[in-house]
Amino acid sequence: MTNNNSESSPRLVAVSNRTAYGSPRAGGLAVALSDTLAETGGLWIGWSGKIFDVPRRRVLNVDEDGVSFALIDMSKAEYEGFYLGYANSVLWPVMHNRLDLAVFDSDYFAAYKAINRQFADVVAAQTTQDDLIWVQDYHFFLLAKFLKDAGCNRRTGFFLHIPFPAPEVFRSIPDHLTLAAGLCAYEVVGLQSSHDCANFARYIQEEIGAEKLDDERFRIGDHILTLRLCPIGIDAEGFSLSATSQAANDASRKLARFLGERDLVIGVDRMDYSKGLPQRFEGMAVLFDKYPDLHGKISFTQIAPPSRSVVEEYAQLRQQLDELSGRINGDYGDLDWIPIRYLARGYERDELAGLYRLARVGLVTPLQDGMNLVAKEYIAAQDPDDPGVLVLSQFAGAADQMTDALIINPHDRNAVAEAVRTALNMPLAERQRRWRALYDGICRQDINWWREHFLAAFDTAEGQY
Ligand code: GDG
Repeated sequence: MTNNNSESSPRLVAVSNRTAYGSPRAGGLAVALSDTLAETGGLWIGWSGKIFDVPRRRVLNVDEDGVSFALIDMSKAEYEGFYLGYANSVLWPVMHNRLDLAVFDSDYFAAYKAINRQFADVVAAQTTQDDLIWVQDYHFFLLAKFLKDAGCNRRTGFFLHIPFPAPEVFRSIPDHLTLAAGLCAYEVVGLQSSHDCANFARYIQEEIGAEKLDDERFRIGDHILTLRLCPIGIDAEGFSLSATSQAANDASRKLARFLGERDLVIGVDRMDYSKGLPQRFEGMAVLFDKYPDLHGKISFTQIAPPSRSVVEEYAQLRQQLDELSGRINGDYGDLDWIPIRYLARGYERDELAGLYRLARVGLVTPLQDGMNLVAKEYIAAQDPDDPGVLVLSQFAGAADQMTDALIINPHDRNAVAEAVRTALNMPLAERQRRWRALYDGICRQDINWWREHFLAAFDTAEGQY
């Protein structure tokens, strides 16, 4: 299925926890979904962002920029159990291989089920059999199952933005079988990397007796599931243009004043334990320790806007980073040189693009990451004549596609340090060659490719019936 011809395309209905309502055009996904939703006269269903003391079953239908939204409120208890609880304290840590941080509380799962059921009720009420329902991310594993259980016949697809872990890890969730039954009720499941697909395929074959029909299709009882490898992209050309915008130039000039002749090494990540920030800081400390000739010659700037800061682990991470950067600056800094600049705040998108472009090295070292869009944005923002070098974790989904980056193990502080040094010393011709291959790749498989590739899986799925 493609959406080039809106007359023959079904109406697309997106479901996600957060919608683009109130900040349209804010990011690649919002734009990619909004475009198709607008073309097909579609609907975006999600949380209103509002929390009330007592439950209220209000659904607000509003239009913005040619897209219709159905916005659902949550009560404080629902928000705590569903969002802070099950989504952020069970699924997020486990799917990122952090079982040690998971809090398995049965009340959380009850809230998760209740919200999935409530969203399914809204989908049932506001869609028809001709619509195509595209559910986003780990907040809604169970939505298609609840639709089916209620006898509501809809075509449903699901895209998981975060990793699918090894079956041994996923099995440790007490409710894993219910979650898997939920996922297997979708017609199409899209995952970010070949590794995720292999994990998911092995899990459903071992645990629920799925029968593999071909590379993408599995039979589960009388249902056929299409599992599609569908790495998310960015609007590469658009981001590239924004890197030379006025706002980008202003931000870049502001930082350049502090840099002087120094080379910039940049990291940009939501402040999250999956992003490997302490390990990255320690890698930079190893670099300063091993190579005194680099003292005063480079500046590492880490932008880390706080996210979900109400959860305990994030407060701890913040403290850990404060301490580490303080120690490293104390150990290696000088009167005229601050080795690590760590900014716990966000910047405008165009400003970020300008900072990426200024940086000689992009340091993207998550311990686990579904894709990692920063890696792609860094490449898109470079000057083709004098591009910087991407250092990328082998555990980011992006490493599957971006093989011309310097790929490292983020747990290995020496490897981080050596890769940064290699990047700083890389001759121009090699930088250009690597950048060209990476840039061509992110343009080929951009955000529109991602959307079309996911939706096209329904064509294959249709063929079987
Ligand atoms: C999930 C998965 C997957 C960061 N700081 C600022 C800012 N950002 C933007 C970046 C980038 C986005 O946030 C972060 O994207 P990531 O892909 O790195 O990570 P998650 O937020 O964890 O997203 C991930 C993604 O979904 C998509 O499927 O890649 O693996 O975890 O776009 O630029 N944006 C602005 N100011 C900041 O300070 N404006």
